[in-house]
Amino acid sequence: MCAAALRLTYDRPATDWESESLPIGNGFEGASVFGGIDRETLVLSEKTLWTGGPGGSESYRHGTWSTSPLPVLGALRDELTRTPVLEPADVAARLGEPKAGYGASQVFARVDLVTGHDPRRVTDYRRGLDLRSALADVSYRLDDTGFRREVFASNPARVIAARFTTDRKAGMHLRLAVSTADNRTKRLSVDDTGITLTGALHDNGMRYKLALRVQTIGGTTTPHADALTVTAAEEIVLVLAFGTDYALTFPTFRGELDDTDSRVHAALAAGYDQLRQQHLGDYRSLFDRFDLELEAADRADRPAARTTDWALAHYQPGDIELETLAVQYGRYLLISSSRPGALPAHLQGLWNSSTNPPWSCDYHVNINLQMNYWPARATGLAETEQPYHDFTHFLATTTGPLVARQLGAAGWAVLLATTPFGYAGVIEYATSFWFVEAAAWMAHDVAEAVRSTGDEQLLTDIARPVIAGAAAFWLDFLVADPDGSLVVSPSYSPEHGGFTAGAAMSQQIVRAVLTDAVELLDPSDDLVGRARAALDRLDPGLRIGGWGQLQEWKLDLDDPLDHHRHVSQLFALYPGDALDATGVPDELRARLHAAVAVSLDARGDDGPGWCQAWRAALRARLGDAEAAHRAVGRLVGDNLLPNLWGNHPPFQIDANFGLTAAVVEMLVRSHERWCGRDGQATVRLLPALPSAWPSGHVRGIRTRCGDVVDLTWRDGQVAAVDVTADHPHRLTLSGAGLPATTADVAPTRPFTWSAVR
Ligand code: FUC
Repeated sequence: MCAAALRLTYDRPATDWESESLPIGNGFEGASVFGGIDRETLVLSEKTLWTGGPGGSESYRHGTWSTSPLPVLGALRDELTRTPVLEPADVAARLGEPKAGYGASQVFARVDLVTGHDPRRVTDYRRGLDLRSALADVSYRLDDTGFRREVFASNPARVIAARFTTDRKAGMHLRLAVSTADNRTKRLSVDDTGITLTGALHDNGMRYKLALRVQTIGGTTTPHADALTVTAAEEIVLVLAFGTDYALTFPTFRGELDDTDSRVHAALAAGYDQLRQQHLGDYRSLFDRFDLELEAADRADRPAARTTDWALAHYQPGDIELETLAVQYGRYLLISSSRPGALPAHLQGLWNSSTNPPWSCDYHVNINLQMNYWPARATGLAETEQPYHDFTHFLATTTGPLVARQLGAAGWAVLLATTPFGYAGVIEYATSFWFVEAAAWMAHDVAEAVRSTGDEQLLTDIARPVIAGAAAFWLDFLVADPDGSLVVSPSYSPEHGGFTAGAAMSQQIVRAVLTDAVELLDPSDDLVGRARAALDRLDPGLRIGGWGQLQEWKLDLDDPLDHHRHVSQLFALYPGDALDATGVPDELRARLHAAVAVSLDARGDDGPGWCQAWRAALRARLGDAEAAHRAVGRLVGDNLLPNLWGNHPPFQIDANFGLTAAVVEMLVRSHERWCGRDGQATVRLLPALPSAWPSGHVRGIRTRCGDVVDLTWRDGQVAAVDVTADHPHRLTLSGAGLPATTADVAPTRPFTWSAVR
């Protein structure tokens, strides 16, 4: 068995931010570490520094329409009863509006730490990122002297800390400088303890502040106009804190300027060793909840000391070291980019080096934000999901209702994409702007978290309000199709096709949230009865078409030669569960599964990183292990950058998170016949185990019911399994090599089975 090293390692410094720098983060702030020899560069990122929003250069309406969309909406609905497919460009021209004040995530700053070391005199260079400790490190020898540095982002202290050490007394010099982009005012002050940078964005006046403080053992610290130099030191410690005056408060989105000074002072007072210990304790308490060890089928002769970029360049599916590393990297990135109290992870997690990043580093809510959180609970990281739920609640109670009201409905809605200012989504991109189901999908994700954790506070504080709002919207907004069924109209299958009534994904998502309303709202809430009645009439969005495919639209419009990246009609299989839910007869389920396979086969293998992750998870749910592993292989082989960031291209982090989630689906399945925590949990072990992973061990997969599974398998058969329950319930377990088992489990009564007695 391979005890996974879980380290990204390189023998050269990074020169390119996107593909080579190594990310660290505390959920709020982060840095990309370059590991240069003559200069270390840290590109600093933080999730709140955005242009746009209130106070921005463009007049801001919170992403709502400037004039009522209702007349156009009525006309479109009417037209759709006569002309079943409308052109996206026409609809967008009538129903869309140019983005106003959308803004973009802004790089925070850059720290340059100049050592003056001549790279030509350097040997034994190594830099890396250790996923078990969340420490980035660099080491090399300059002539006969060793130099080492370590950088990490502490969540408990909310700082970034670095330590430069050398084995030669008084051997270190460092010039420290901080710079930032030109689209803001800047005031730099330097004294012999450090550097402070403050200013405000020209665009919206958002204030920012960065405090960098230095502590040395030995040496002299000298301030200059734009830099600080340290000479002849034995050890140099840097502590950095930075933030803005952004606040998640509607409608101003401003509060106090971040108190960077007190964090930096507290961190320095604690001292580096204690800061590091505290960081390790905090990080490991999350990361260590899950482990994966795979044994390779091919036993390929791979060099022992290979670097990560070498391994990636020579990757062959079944390279278990790299595959395991990629799975755990998704968890590392989630812990690093999403912690309670912060904004959710955006399209690049929290890392951004630009003033104009791809898609603004926003929150696309037609799959990307949702995918970011697919691995959270299943791999023991429920806490990381909290920012997503909090943000959902914020939208549901601030800007979401504005859009819903404009659409003539109660509750809340958002369209394709949103921002830290809760942009409600009105834009004009013909091929994507209309995704009015986003709120329901986000609300459904909170419902799923409640079902799987039994968290009463989450239920009352967040789930009920967001589900009630999303359901109320749909109860008003659904229309009756000529056949009498209730449908979404107009409806647009994400980024694909024409406008119709009742696209499959629209119907499936609305069904999911109305079901959530029935199951999770207070039974006395009148929405429950209304939701139940609507469900009886709702078109389910599940149809098998003329060539055996699962239809993407209510009409049989699918083209077998179409290779579009989105496979939205398959929502009901993953991340949804309608195809495998209690009540779906086996024969129908088998036919629907076969239709999904036909659709997936037809769509082909092309697509960006996130799309490979989705395909891998879908194939896993179909039980097609080899196809799932091929999709994992495409993702790792073709859609990871040398620093293992997911590549759309460009860098987009959902692929990292989706990959982790998909691999969990291959190893443990727990959504089938699922009817809540009090019902019977059905867990299938190794439902899609590829031949490339014949033996292995996984610890800490959390099932949908809240059970924690530790599983060992040999030659494709379950060898041992332990299930720890967090509440009493009945568990039915199956898996190759395991006798069919039903057991009553409880926190004090785990289930244990081993092939060896
Ligand atoms: C969705 C996808 C694109 C991209 C964008 C950020 O709209 O269709 O491929 O991932 O989000």
